[in-house]
Amino acid sequence: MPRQLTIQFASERACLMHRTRMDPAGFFRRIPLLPHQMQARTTATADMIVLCHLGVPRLDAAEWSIAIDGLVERPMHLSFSGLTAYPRHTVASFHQCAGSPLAPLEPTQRICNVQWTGARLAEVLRDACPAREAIYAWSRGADHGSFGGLEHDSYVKDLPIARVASDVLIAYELNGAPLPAEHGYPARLVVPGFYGTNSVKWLTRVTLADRRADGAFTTRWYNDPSPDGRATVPVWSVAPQSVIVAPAPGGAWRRSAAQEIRGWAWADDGVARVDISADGGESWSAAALEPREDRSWQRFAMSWRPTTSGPITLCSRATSVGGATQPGSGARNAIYGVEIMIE
Ligand SMILES: Nc1nc2c(c(=O)[nH]1)N[C@H]1C(S)=C(S)[C@@H](COP(=O)(O)O)O[C@H]1N2
Ligand SMILES: [Mo]
Repeated sequence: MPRQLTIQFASERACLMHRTRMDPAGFFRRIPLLPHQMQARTTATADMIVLCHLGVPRLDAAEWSIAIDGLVERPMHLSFSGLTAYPRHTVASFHQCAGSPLAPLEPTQRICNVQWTGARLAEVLRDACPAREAIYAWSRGADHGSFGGLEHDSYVKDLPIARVASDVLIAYELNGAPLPAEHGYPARLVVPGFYGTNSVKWLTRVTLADRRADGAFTTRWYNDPSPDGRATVPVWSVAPQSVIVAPAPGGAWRRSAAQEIRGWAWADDGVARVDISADGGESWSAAALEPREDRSWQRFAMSWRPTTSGPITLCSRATSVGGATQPGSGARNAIYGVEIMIE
């Protein structure tokens, strides 16, 4: 018997009729830490970035469920206790906001490093028996409202299904505690190594499909121009980036005294080297770099002795395992510089 390949949406109508309360409603974000404040390897939950395009839906774990549907042989619904019955996995990962989708090339340092715990999406999907034709997993959040001059029934993203086999989670804990409301309570997708925008909070549905999702958050926004300008590239994989944590901008250092320059570097495929420049990017030397553990950001450090006095700009430049490096300007992962005074 030929397999049925219609996309099956489990109880769609019921979902749309039951609209979740938004509190607050509308866009809100928090960027609490500047790079020189990113001292801790694991960012405290209160110090994390927060980004909510449409506001925060208030959900009850006892009433929550997630639908798994689309190109699957066995569409299913999971309750919260059904989700937590799957084996628990913890992933330590950097977590980066790509910046405003309305200003996609603006350099940003909206980054933190946290621990997520949940069920592996791959293990949940296996029980729904995905069809061979499924190439993308669409994920949908319970939030709704207006953003960018449009009304949105929900926040929908997609990711290549090939990625799911790695460490993609349906997470229900953050830094060892239940997810706070603004971070996706009771459960969210976490795609370690992809920009935060793909990690859909307040997750209520995962739909397998043979094409990309068609909402504004996957078609209109979060697509970068390709290098030749002829196509677009989805904002998925995190490009190599780094921040100098010490010294802080505006600081003063004594001439001829050795000091430590240090910071964090990260990339989807891991960082292979970090170079530091003390002359605003004219010359570079390699910093010591720790190996990557799990999906965490990697610490780099270099001892440096200034030989001239006056203002200088220190910059760091990360190169990923795949050989990509940070551009000087015009991209979200552009090189970040810190100006200090040598006395
Ligand atoms: N449902 C839903 N998920 C979402 C968003 C959203 O607006 N709605 N924002 C995304 C963006 S752009 C980012 S950067 C991350 C931020 O996650 P955090 O607020 O938990 O740090 O959530 C992503 N997941
Ligand atoms: Mo974001």
